[in-house]
Amino acid sequence: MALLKILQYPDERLHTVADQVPEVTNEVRALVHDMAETMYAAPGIGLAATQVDVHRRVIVIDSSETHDQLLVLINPKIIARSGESDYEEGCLSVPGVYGKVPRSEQITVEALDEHGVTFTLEAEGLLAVCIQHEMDHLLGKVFVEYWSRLKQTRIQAKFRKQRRNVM
Ligand code: QAP
Ligand code: CO
Repeated sequence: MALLKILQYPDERLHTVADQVPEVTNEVRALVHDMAETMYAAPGIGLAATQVDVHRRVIVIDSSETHDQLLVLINPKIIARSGESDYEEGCLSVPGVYGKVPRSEQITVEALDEHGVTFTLEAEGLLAVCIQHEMDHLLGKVFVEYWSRLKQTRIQAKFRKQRRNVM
């Protein structure tokens, strides 16, 4: 077990597009395990492999109030979507920054679980938003990149300044 280092915006590596997982091996299961541990420790409700600098289509989510409902999505694909929703989102790679992004209210997602078994999940509300947020990471997109250039530039300046102060 290991805690992984989470890349912080505006790290260029967050723009990497992840590859499909060809087979769910023990190595992939070890990654899932470490990602789950890292997410729970943060604490967060979702983490994409991209955020720990592993560029494969792997996501862990736990949006339950009891923090005991781990959802593992490998090679996720949205096969249906409907409605519109805009939840206040946050991101472990952009700490302290929260805001809304246009999302679908309901989605149907198809994915592999940690055993390599295909399953279909119908999600709505916070879980649906979280899945869409994490799937964006796998495409190299961070939620703040839905906002205006001006807002993004301000957030980048804040993080670059913070980093200068710790180094
Ligand atoms: C994505 O985000 C998400 O700023 C998961 O200081 C979140 O787990 C999708 C976190 C909300 C939809 C709605 C953020 C922790 C955790 C912070 C997270 C922070 C500490 C974010
Ligand atoms: Co995120």
